[in-house]
Amino acid sequence: MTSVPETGSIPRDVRALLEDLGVASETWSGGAFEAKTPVTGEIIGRVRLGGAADMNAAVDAAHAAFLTWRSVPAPVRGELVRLFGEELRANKPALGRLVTIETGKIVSEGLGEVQEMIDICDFAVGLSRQLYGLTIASERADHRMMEIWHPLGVVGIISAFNFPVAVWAWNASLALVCGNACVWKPSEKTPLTALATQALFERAAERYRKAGHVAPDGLSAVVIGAREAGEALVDNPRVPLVSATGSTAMGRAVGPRLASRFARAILELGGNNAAIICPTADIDLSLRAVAFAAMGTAGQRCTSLRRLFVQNSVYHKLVPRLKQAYTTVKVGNPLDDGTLVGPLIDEAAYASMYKAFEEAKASGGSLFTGGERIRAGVPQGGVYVQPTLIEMPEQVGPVLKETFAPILYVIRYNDLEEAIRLNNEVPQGLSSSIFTNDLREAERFISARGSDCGIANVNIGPSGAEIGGAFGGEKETGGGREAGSDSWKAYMRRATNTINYGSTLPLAQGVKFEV
Ligand code: UN1
Repeated sequence: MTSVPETGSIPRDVRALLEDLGVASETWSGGAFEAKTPVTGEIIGRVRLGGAADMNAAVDAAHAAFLTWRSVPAPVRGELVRLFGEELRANKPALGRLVTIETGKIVSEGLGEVQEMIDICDFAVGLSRQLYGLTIASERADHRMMEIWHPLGVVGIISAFNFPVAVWAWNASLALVCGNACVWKPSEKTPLTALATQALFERAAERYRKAGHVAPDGLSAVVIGAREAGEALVDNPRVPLVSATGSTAMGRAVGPRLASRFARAILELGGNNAAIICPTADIDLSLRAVAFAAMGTAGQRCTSLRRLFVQNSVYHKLVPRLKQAYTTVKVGNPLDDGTLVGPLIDEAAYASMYKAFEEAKASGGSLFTGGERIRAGVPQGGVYVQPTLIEMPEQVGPVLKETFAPILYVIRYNDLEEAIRLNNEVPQGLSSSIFTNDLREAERFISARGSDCGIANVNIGPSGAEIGGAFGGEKETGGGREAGSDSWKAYMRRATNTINYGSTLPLAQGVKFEV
């Protein structure tokens, strides 16, 4: 049973959602750029693409807003984020559905994405009463040394199509309570969810103002644009920090430009995430975890599982069942009940998948299942593929790369050292997992000699992280950390203050300088 209108009426559905979410029609109709849904390939909006001038104007306005916002007490800033969280709660069904339509992820994942926004808002509200620095023992009598965290300025946020709104929320909610203004360049593939999020933010800002608080215009802006707009954001000297999520290629373009003007970067780039299935692994649990991590979101998460190392003794217990799951998983319209795998974002995604698949076969891979384009029983106009499971004799060729599609490479191993070496022997370092009931193996994997990734899980797949932890990875993943733990520190500048409350002037390190 479909819980939604027929696919032919998706554009009407989108129109109703955008109206419901309070998005001004001039922002999503009448523009030259066609927004499409990957579900059917239909046009769902026509937006105007901003260029460098639009971006620079948004940065100027954000900078002016920052000059006021930085003086608002942090807990009062938190109230704005609390109200925004309320808007998200009230509009979760509509925004979640729009996420599904614009990205092709299934309904529960679209809703989950909005939940992730709500969660980070709650986190940021709590944080707005913390933002603590240290008091440090001074070596000098009658002196006190301390550190204080100050707002930074305009934070640029570049986000990807696959988490079109949650990743922005990780950054914006923290940046705002930290006293910054934000300018957002979402992926051109997902402009409507960005416009809807902006409309909800503006509604929260209006309520905040009505309650007597100051939320300056331009405090958080969105500019829908292509590369030119992104470059203007990255190069603008009034933007001291850019948080960018996307491919490693994008990071290679953005990182050096920011470094050349000594701006800060939070880079969240490609992942090539692995799981190790040990002899004592709970096979039922591992199977479910692997299926979700590798096939969920059609393999289009930066945390998606791409490499599976299975110990020889359990290979026959897991791999045939996995193959079965791959052949029976329901691929189709993500708006339909029961669908687990929606479409790829576009034809280019399928072209990369196909290329990886051909390279894997040329490198000695043997196909278990998948690879085909699905044309029957799915909405026409969308790019639907059968998730693909390939056994590889060794870790070579496409296995070393991130292909943003549901391809899982399976490799056998003998001892854990070998599996950990394989886990770490790729250029990327985002997420990783071990499945074991052996305490020594689990601890070894998460130790300094274990996984080299920013995320290392035990008996959980590599994707689907909670916001409470710091999110990000090492090596070509870019090194940035977002969301929980002390990630907020990246959005502030630290000042060290030493205060002399005595009447003499002892110099540090015992230096004497009498005049
Ligand atoms: C991403 O794919 O860019 O951990 C982010 C996860 C999600 C976020 C993924 N919470 O899979």
